Amino acid sequence: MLKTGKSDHSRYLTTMPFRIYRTATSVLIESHERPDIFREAPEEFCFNDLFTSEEPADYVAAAYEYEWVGKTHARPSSNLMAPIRDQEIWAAGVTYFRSRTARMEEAETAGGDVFYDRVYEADRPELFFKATAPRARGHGDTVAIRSDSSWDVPEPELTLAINSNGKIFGHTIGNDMSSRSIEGENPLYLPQAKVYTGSCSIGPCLVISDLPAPETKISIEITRGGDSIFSGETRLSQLKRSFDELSGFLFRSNDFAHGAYLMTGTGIVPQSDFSLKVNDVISITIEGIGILRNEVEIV
Ligand code: DO4
Ligand code: MG
Repeated sequence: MLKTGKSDHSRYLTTMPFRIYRTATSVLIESHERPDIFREAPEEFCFNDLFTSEEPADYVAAAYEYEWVGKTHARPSSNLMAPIRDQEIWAAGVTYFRSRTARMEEAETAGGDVFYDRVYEADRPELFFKATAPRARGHGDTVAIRSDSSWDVPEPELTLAINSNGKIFGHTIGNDMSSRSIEGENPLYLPQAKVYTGSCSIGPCLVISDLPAPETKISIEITRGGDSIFSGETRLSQLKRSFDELSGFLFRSNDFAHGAYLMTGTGIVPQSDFSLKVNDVISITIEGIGILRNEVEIV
């Protein structure tokens, strides 16, 4: 475990964003103070230690400075691993009005529409398990649609990094791939609509900083054969619940020994005649984080 000590690392806390990228061979850290300079983290760097650290920003600052001898790397680009080790990935649902409305429409025939309206208004949010770490895909990898689904969409979501004490210390981009045909058939099929091979990607990096401001834009573009076939955007100000509220419910009567990621719900749902196809390319951008891009495969 890296020692955070009593050096001047405290100058990095809260005001000092870092971005952590995980490549196939190393972990690279970019500091907001020196953008476009990527330092390799020491071998001891471990996402489990980061997520169990009381002051994760301090842990990253120590890794950034640790025995650094001037070796820097180019910006990591194409394929990146998800910034994760043993963290579970959970997701919140129906946290934006757009998600509530789209789901009420898709569940109407099954008589399930009322539940979405109720959960949007309720004190208790909808939270569901999304993926174990080995199931999480990174930037440049594929994400999947199910072979038994006929109506599929990506869900671009700000995703919180929460340490084992329940403290939100960072964030990334998440794609909560969803089968609308399976969920629409019956809300009790939600785990099958949401959890399957390739249904989750996070990245491109983990940002360690204060939470993004309400005006932060989330946008998505889907291309097919190089042509744009859908684009949409929303702002975090449209999120109905606070980040603390969502993480507080997640950690209520539940332990996360290695911390957790929590997707905060989607505010962008394509019109109902849209469905993903194999080889579509999904690019999700959140200001201050970057772009998470994945091509669609079928499983
Ligand atoms: O209620 C089902 C899931 C909702 C969801 O994933 C979202 O709103 O993002
Ligand atoms: Mg979602």
